[in-house]
Amino acid sequence: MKQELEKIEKEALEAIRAVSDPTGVRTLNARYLGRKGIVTGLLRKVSGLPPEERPETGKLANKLKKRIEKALEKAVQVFEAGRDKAAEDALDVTLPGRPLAGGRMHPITQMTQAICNVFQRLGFEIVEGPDVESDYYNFEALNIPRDHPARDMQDTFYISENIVLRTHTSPIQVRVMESQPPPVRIIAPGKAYRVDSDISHTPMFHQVEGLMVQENVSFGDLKGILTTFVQQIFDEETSLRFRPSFFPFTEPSAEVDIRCVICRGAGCRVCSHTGWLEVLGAGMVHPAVFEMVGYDTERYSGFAFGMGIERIAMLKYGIEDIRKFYENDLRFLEQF
Ligand code: 2NM
Repeated sequence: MKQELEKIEKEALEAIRAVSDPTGVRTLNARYLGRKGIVTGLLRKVSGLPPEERPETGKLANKLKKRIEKALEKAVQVFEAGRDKAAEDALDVTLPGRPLAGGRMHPITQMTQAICNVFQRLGFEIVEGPDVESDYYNFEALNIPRDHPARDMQDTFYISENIVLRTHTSPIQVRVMESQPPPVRIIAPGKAYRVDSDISHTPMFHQVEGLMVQENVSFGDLKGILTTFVQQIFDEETSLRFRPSFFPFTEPSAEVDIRCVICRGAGCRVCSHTGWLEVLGAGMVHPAVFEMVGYDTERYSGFAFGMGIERIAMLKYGIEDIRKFYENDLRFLEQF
């Protein structure tokens, strides 16, 4: 029995020394100390020995059990220490952190804010309105008659017979005039929708429109405001010209060109060799529009203007295809 104990101890300690992973430790633990384990069996055997042999053999067996337990415990500690060491090696706390990808505002949002800021400093208030509009606010109140080409199915997204996606942000201005008497000095940014899609048109685009109504507002005031605006968005050197044009809601009406920001007037591909770039539409609010909102046309006059934000951004940054704004390619967007 004594020899058997020594043999078992030798085998056990060797096996524990050779163990290479925590699973091995668990297996050995079961093999020796488990309910049906070798050592457990031995202890049971001791109780079957003749009484005179029991105390000594029992003592030896218990000591054996303690030594195996201790050896197994030590093996577990070695693996745990190894695991901590491995974890430490995997994380080098002295390495610099990975840079976080910072978000930014979309170039159209940035340009909208830049434009609105200029007008805010000139005393204009920012107003918004619904994208889904009635035929009345989008067309009727703006002196756009039923047979006007702008009302054509080809240009307008119809929700139903009398409801449309606004084709410009002018209905916002109609709503403001309807709700308050002059003086009015507002700027209306927002989305507009037209059935149109090519290198310079998207079905949804952004506009900023402005309106100023009070006594004695003149075309000269319009020129002054727009000159300030252009020189703040482009640069102080930029000159403007006003070309006679037509809009149903203004009379007289003008299209506003700026000196080409690329070639400075020498002629290039961007300005189609004219030296000028069209950036705005503007004019004196048509009396028919004032009648519609109940303003006294004898007492008040006003100017209004409108521009496409995408177009301004394309000219300022030399972007040739409007669709770039809506592809969500970070290589493009991160440049702004
Ligand atoms: C433009 C050009 C000219 C305009 C007119 C009005 C309103 F509501 F006062 F009648 N809002 N916007 C206007 C005038 C818009 O965009 C090219």
